[in-house]
Amino acid sequence: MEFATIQFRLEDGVATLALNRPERLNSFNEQMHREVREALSMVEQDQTVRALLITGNGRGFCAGQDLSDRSVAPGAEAPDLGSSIETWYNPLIRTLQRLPMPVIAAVNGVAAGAGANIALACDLVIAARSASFTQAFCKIGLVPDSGGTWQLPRLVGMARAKGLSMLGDKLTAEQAAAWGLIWRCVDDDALRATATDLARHLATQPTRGLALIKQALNQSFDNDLDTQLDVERDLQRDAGRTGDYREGVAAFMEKRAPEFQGR
Ligand code: T3D
Repeated sequence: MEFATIQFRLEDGVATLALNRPERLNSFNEQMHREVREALSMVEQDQTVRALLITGNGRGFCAGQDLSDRSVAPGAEAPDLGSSIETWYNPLIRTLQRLPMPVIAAVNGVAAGAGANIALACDLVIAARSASFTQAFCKIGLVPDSGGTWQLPRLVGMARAKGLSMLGDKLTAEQAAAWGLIWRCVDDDALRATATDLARHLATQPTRGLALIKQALNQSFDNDLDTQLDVERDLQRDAGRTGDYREGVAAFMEKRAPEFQGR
């Protein structure tokens, strides 16, 4: 699995995808979009993958779109950014939401623009203390994309969502954790190990059950309580038919550690 703009490996049920354009703070050009898409397609099709870890190489996590790919010279035709969103960013966010396993973002440095919102689209976000999140879009006249306008009000409330989106200030990892934007902030030198341990742990858990939890929570903001109760009933029915549910109950009754197979 050789790529030019990402590093990708599979080990012990964990897929690790590292964005690898450090000289541009891992901002997205078209090649990186293509390679990320190919890697995520492998993850989606490979049933041995039970957790996905996304991080960045170098001092940044991801600075969103590579702005040097956008021609803004006087007289140049305006680019169709809607087409870029439709072709690349929206499918990426939809894939992260759909993947039937936990997706962890290990945010090693600045996460800006779409880079911030790609991190927020992951299921568990752990950030290094020196990392930061910025909705940089407003500084270049754009709108938060990659699900930012959906995630932010849900995660931190409308007042903070508007402040973050209209000011574009850097939010430190500590503040992001305090606001409930992310799961955890850890010391820089502990990030890789903490995120890897978490991914390895999740890869030993009931993957199908975790996928159903993800599905239920991702739907919950769009449903009223009645509808969500029905969703829970249906997903619990599916969960109850998995081998991992049988194993979990059997292990509990036999007072031993469960051995989940992920199905
Ligand atoms: O266009 C479409 O398809 C629509 C979709 C848009 C999605 C988006 O993501 S729009 C938002 C794009 N991103 C930004 O606006 C962020 C731009 N970057 C920054 O504001 C800052 O670089 C950071 C806040 C992320 C980090 O600041 P700092 O001071 O730590 O680093 P720096 O010196 O600004 O950047 C380091 C290098 O990376 C520098 O290159 P150099 O001077 O060393 O050769 C800088 O130009 C480069 N870089 C950083 N971000 C980008 C970038 N190069 C291209 N595109 C970038 N987004």
